[in-house]
Formats: sequence, structure tokens, C-alpha cells
Amino acid sequence: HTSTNGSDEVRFPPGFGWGMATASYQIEGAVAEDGRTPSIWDTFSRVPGAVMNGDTGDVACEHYHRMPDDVALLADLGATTYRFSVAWPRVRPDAGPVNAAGLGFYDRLVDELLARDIAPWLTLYHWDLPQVLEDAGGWTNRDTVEKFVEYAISVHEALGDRVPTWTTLNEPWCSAFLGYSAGHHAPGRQEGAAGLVAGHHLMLAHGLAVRELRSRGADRLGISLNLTVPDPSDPADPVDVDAARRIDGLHNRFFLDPIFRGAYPADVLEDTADLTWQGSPWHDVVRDDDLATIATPIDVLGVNYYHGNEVSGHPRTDVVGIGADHPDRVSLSPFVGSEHVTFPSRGLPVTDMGWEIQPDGLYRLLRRLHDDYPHLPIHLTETGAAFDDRVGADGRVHDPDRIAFLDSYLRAVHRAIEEGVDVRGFFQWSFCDNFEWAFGYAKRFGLVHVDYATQRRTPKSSAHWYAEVARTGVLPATEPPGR
Ligand code: GBH
Repeated sequence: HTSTNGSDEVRFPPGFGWGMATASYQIEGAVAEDGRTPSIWDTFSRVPGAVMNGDTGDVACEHYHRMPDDVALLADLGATTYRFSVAWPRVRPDAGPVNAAGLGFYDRLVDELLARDIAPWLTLYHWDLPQVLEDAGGWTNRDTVEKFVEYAISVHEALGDRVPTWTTLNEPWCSAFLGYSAGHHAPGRQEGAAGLVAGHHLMLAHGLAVRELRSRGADRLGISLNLTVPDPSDPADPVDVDAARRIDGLHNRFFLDPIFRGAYPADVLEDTADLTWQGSPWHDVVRDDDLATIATPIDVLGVNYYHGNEVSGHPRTDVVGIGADHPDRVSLSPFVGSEHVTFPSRGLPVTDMGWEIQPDGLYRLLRRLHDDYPHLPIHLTETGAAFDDRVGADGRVHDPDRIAFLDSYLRAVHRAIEEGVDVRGFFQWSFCDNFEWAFGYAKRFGLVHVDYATQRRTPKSSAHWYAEVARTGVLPATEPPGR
């Protein structure tokens, strides 16, 4: 959109949500306080070699103790919405009875946010499963579904009067396939079809929780899916086209189709037909009414997008992506039944994660959701970039690469909105540097720099840039400087 004054001003619709996102285990620390018991990430981060530098979330950003100051900083930086997650093992330690002290933290957080006019956006599950449930099989055990629903209800009973938007799960693809097939994430299991089984139970937990919370009055319910844009290396080569179809199936349609069409994609079922779980085809875990439950209508779709990938069905050595998600362990593909697929580098610029900077993929993803699925309000519930940020001699953190990244991804969102895609808000990942899962504290995604030795917070130049965008709803016309 070019405005009438001839500049290439990009203006977002009034009321567009300007947010920042975090997750409990990545920022809270205080893992043994007020009754919290271990989650699968407390356990996994202690497995030698599982997390870079042996880092754990024991202390993280000490957000549990610094929450009021952190909320004040969020407000200073112009956030109008804040996406956080609740730690299941605080609210129901060992998946047992409700723990008032654990719930109290989120109660105070919500009140702090509301007092500063920041709309809370609550995620029930951002990967911190109580360890006792994993000991009983975790997401491969169907009983975990009921446990999740009990937990969800208890959080809603306490906060449902003040939290407008509820996300059931963050990125079930990661929980299922990185957790149970590739083993890159907790619980670190490398059991092939277990990822599909876990994925189904996660989706069932989502659907049942939506149904239960809806019946208790919740009216803005959704899920955050990490979706990708797979482009065949050679669109004229059927082997590459088939490889891209497989990645689209396992990464995107395996989650979108049951929610919006009430069925797993036929091609994915065919690709995975030979994979067994406890001696039977994995798909035997799907019971009669499960798909109807998973298809329970939702109100908002959360999209987490960082990058797409070029995809090939041929062996390639010039690859990105696979394996980059884990530093030290034996690398297994999360794409069960499609392990031959490779992800060639396109030579695009990359972030500190090695992920390609690809705003065009975000535009195409939003268009595709609009074209292929029912029209629901979409919120970008995460995007962002890691860079090697350091506090300079002037005491500031200059991160022009992050400004350029956010500018380009926001332009992609704006273009989709102009073409009629109903995108209502944007959450930058992340408010502050934090525990980046298998990479520990080595990767910095924050708008706010954290010096872990002192817990000092320093807003980066991108934070000031984002605050101005949030205040005006406009992207500055001038191209931000590259590094
Ligand atoms: C999100 O995960 C998380 O929600 C958040 O907690 C995390 O800190 C943040 O992003 C940054 O990582 O197809 O094999 O190349 C995003 C995780 C990133 C996982 C891209 C899949 C590509 C895997 N996803 N990754 S592959």
C-alpha cells in the first residue's frame, strides 16, 4: 500500500494487536518454588548433551520473581497484548490437585497486565509436561489427554473472568515429532511412529479442552500451529514435488486438516501406513469420535512462522534445517516415513539459528490459509529472529538485523491483509532473551537483552523501533539499515 503522500508508508488497521510472546519454562526459573514439581524439560535439560552448554531453565530470566518489573517494561515498550504460557507443574504439581500458590503467580500476572492495559493471551501448554505423566508414557498415553483437560479447566476457573483469549497448545508438531520421533526436544524419545501417536493425543487434548472451556463460557479459543512453506527444489521433478507434499502433509495438514476438515490427510495416512505402535498400525490409536472432537470449532488461528524450506527428494549435502535444530545428539528426522527428504540451502541470508530469512514465505502461507481453509481471524502468535547481540561500550544493544527482519515480515503480513486475509495481530518472539530449548542461552531472540550474570534487562534498538511501530501502527518508510 502506497499512501497518498507518495511515501511507501505501510499502515496497519486500527486495533491491530501489537504483542510480544514468551513461554513459562523459557523465562520463569524458580523451578522448585511454591510447590512446582519437575516437567519433562527439567529432566531433559539434565541429560548430558541434550542442551548446549548443559544449560537448564532453573534460573532462566528469573521472571517468576521479576514479573512486575517485566510487565512494566512490556508497557514501556508499547505492547498492547502479551502472550505467555502457564506452567502445568505449578498449577497441578505432579499432575495432582490444584496448587493455589502456583496459580497465584498467574493471577497476579494477569492483574498486572490488565492494570497496564495489556491484553493477556494465555497458552495452556508450551511444552512443560509434568514429568510424572511422561513416566506413565507422556503424550503416547491416551490418559494424558484427560489430565490436560482437568488442568485446563482449573486454569480457566481461576482466570477465565479476566483472560479474553485462550490457546490450548503451542506447536503440537514440535511436542510430537521433535519430542517423540527426532528426540531433539523433551522427552527426547526417538521412537518413530510415537510422534504420530503423540500428535493425535495432543490434538485430542486440544479438541476436548476447547469443548470444555467453551461450555464454561470461553469465547476466544484457539491453537498455535508452527506452519511451514515447503518449495520443491525443482518443481518439474516429481521426486522433489513428492518430497514437498510429504513435508506439507506432516508439518501442516496433519494439524490443520483434523481441526478444519475433521480428517487426517489421506496421503499422510498412506505414507505412514506401515508405521506401527505397540504392534499395530499407529492409526489404530484413533478412535471413532476422536476426529469430531478435534474438529470442535475454534475462534482464532495462531500461526507461528519463522521460515519455509526448499525441499528435495534426492540426497543433498548443501542442506539447512534438519539437524540444525539440535547441537550434539544423534540426529534423526522428525518426518517419520519420509526420512529421505532433504532441505537444500537456497543461499538466502540466515539468522543465528541458521534459519533462512524468508518473508515471502509468510505472505504465501497466509494466502494459502485463506485459500484452503475456512476464514478465521488469524494472529501471528510468533515470529522473530536470533542474532548474536551484545551490549556495546555505549551500554546499548544495536540490532539492525532484527529491525530489518521484523520490517520485512511485517510487510509480508500487511500485503496479505491488503489482499483480504484476516490477520488481526502480531506477537514478536520474544519479549526478552531466554532459554532457547536445546540451544540453552546461546541464542538470543529477545527485543530486550538479558545479561544472565546480573539479570540486567537492556531494551535493544529493535525494541525501541517496535515500540514506535506499535504506537503509530505504521512501518517507517525508510529502509532500516542492514548490518
Ligand atoms: C518456537 O519454536 C517456539 O514456540 C518457541 O518456544 C521458540 O523459542 C521459538 O520458536 C524459537 O525457536 O523443519 O527440521 O528444519 C519454533 C521451532 C523452528 C521448530 C523451526 C522447527 C524447523 C525444523 N521450530 N524448526 S526443520
